[in-house]
Amino acid sequence: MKLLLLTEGFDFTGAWRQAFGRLAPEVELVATDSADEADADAALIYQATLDGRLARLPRLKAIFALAAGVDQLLCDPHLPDVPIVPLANDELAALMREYVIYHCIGMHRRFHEVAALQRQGRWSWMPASPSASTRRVTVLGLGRLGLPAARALSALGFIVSGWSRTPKIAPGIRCRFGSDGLTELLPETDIVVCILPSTAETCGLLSRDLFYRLPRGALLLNAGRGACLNETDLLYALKDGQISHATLDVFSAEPLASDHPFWRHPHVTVTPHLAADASPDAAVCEIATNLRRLAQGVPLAPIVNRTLGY
Ligand code: NDP
Ligand code: OXD
Repeated sequence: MKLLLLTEGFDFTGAWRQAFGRLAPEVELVATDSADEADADAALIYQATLDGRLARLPRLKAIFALAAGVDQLLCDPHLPDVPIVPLANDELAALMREYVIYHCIGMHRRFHEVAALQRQGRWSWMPASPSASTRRVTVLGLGRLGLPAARALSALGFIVSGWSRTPKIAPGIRCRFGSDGLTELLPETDIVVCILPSTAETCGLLSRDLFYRLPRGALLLNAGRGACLNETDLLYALKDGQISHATLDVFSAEPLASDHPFWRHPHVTVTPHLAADASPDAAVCEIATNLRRLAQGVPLAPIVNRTLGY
């Protein structure tokens, strides 16, 4: 199997190549613009600008994203009609779970305020927070990453709801779907955790309209995609006190511009899109499994639904 690497801007040297050598020695890695490009059976893509390039590969049978989110990939109007496979492994779910737990507890216990006091050298006692069992968290997106995060929050004692496009059942989690489901959940949500993909439907969902349907002073965590958030609306809601703090891992433009108001905002925690990054070994195992399926003519999994956009 020949796997074309369209991974410009991604450090694909060292550990990644070694992982392929160790875990998938049968896979031949093909460099972009090399003589072998036209023979590629599959392509591995990291945020590349494709410009119809994949449509010119006559033997291409699958496209692998080096990410769980495929929004950027789907921007190419000339994508060939072959399965698109996102990254989806237990390690990613574990990392997202850790990120969500850390920041939900941090916001719930107001540790960002404690850190600010330390920076000012101020010993200032703060009244005790209520325990997690009084906090209502709603996880938007109950997929491969959202559901494990929701379960972990529930195990910590938070009162957890989850929202998805289609109906779900998850023990201990109040699951709702569709716009009526969201309308029901928002007034009963103290912390919104967004782990949604960027699609036509989720674009700008985290907006003034949504913020003002939450109880006053609600908290927000966005680890889905920057496009889900209207940044201007968030700045307004923060200034007004409707949202009391936001933790953001993803942004409409990345890297976040050095003069963006989020960087120095006292009620925003910025992390540089690191909530869940696959390690070479986990990603290569997963890709190799699907390449073997491809060689055997077995259906690949999971695959992206292009109409839905995730
Ligand atoms: P999945 O495809 O497994 O899950 C997506 C979830 O979103 C599903 O529950 C789906 O509902 C729900 N959803 C999609 N559209 C809507 C909608 N219109 N209304 C309500 N719910 C909707 O994706 P993953 O869990 O693997 O990943 C989610 C996203 O997380 C990725 O697309 C990516 O953008 C982001 N991500 C961010 C990372 C980071 O480091 N910050 C790392 C990895 C991913 P249903 O179940 O009904 O289909
Ligand atoms: C991803 C991401 O989609 O890193 O995997 O955001």
